[in-house]
Amino acid sequence: MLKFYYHPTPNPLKVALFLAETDLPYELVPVDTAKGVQHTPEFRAINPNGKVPAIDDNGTLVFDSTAILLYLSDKTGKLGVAAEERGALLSWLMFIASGLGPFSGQSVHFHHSAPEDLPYAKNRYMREAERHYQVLNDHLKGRDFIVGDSYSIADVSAWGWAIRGDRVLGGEGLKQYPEVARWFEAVNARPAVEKAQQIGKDETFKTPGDEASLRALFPSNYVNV
Ligand SMILES: N[C@@H](CCC(=O)N[C@@H](CS)C(=O)NCC(=O)O)C(=O)O
Repeated sequence: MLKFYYHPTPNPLKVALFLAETDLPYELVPVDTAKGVQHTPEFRAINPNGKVPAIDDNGTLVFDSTAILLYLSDKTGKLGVAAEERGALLSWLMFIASGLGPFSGQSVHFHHSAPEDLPYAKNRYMREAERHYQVLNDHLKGRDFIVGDSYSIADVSAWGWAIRGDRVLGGEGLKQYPEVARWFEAVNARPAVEKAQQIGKDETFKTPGDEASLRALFPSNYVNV
């Protein structure tokens, strides 16, 4: 059975939503990143990049949420798009994977977790997160879905970050991007979203905050240079 290496954070949540949408059977493997489980040799054998999500599909190892969404969509034939929309699908998936997601994550880091107050970094990452949300907002005008006329892994991928939109963007959160807010409300109302959010609820994940968890999550802060 497919093993799903999970922590309740944006990138694994995308895969959780795919699994909830498709009812694909899986075994949940919690990875407590605040405890540093992602750095163990056992987990590095699954994902050499030491991050979640990852899957083990009967010996086929796939890491990175976007790779997993593409792999599972291709394998199951679900939540993909028509051939003529494939270019658009890849473009929007990469826009989320390399832009909207990382800039959102770094903005949250510099606003809430960085050991020093760095106004330049806070401004740079917040402005780039906002710019990506504006690009998505402009694209969604007159559209119900990110690619074509149907719900696809592009929507699943963007949902994983949009669900944290208020924390990422601060202030009025997603409301500052009305087309994104409209799209998000529709996706977030899908029954699978509730199912996805229940995944791992029986597990106890450590709340980060103490030094051990900061060392696990931000090891580069502790490298002597
Ligand atoms: N590009 C990767 C990023 C994965 C990633 O950053 N995962 C975070 C959780 S959302 C993580 O594992 N954090 C723990 C750590 O960095 O040690 C993906 O899309 O899967």
